[in-house]
Amino acid sequence: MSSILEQISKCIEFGKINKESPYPPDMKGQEGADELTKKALDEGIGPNEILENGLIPAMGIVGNKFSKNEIFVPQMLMSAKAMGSAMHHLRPYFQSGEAKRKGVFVIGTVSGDLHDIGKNLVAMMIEGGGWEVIDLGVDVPTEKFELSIEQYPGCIIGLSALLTTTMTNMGNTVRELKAKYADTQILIGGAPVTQEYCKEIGANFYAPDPQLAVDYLNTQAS
Ligand code: B1M
Repeated sequence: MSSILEQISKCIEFGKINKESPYPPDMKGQEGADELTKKALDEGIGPNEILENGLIPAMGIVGNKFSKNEIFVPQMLMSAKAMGSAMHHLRPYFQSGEAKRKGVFVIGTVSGDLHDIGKNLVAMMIEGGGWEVIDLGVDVPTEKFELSIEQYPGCIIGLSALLTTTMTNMGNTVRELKAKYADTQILIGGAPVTQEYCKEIGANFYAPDPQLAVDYLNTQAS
């Protein structure tokens, strides 16, 4: 692997956004994911190669560390920001179709629920895992997911819920989507959600954390 891709990976793993960013302290003054990604593109390294050999491995490390409680939400958010600064340079290539992604993942927090921190982490990990992510935001009614399924045929749907009350809405959304689009894969998660509930409402997969969500999506990649 070229050393610039290794440097990008390290920046994402440790949350180094750009040169001005003081975090992490031991990388102060060094170039971050922002400058290095631009430099890699200028050197002729393709966007897919940067994604596959720079971003995806780093996000895999971040996800595994988070699953094992070796890092926590603040470090993960810094990695998310670093990844966002790299994706800022890569996104135009993916949007133009010049570079390919694994598929489309549509995510939202269910109707009535305004919690989005966990949902954003999942979205970021999945984007870093090589998927196009359409984030519908919070308090998303079933109809918005339906519109996305029509707009992105074959997309995978992700639902997040943080309240025991809105878990019911998650169940309704899953049932309504499955009634119309039986083949659409639905991934669910959020603090009160369980494997048993996943089975009860007929969703395809329950991921307790972002890395398991990425692992599941990779089994579905086209
Ligand atoms: Co609220 N809130 N909140 N809250 N809030 C909880 C969830 C609560 C447990 C606090 C408590 O009482 N101890 C409680 C729920 C109780 C229950 O239902 N049993 C609660 C309540 C009651 C409420 C209000 C009703 C309070 C009120 O107004 N009376 C209200 C509801 C508003 C609404 O949604 N309609 C409310 C509001 C808020 C804030 C707006 C103030 C704020 C949200 C800000 C935001 O998200 N932008 C907030 C917060 C911050 C919390 C706590 C403190 C933190 C939630 C969080 O972000 N955790 C929370 C208490 C707590 O957890 N300690 C609490 C960190 C995040 C990384 O974890 O979201 O679980 P989490 O995501 C994890 C996994 O679950 C998983 O991956 C993530 C990373 O591991 N995951 C997925 C999540 N989604 C996934 C999707 C997947 C796969 C995995 O696939 C698609």
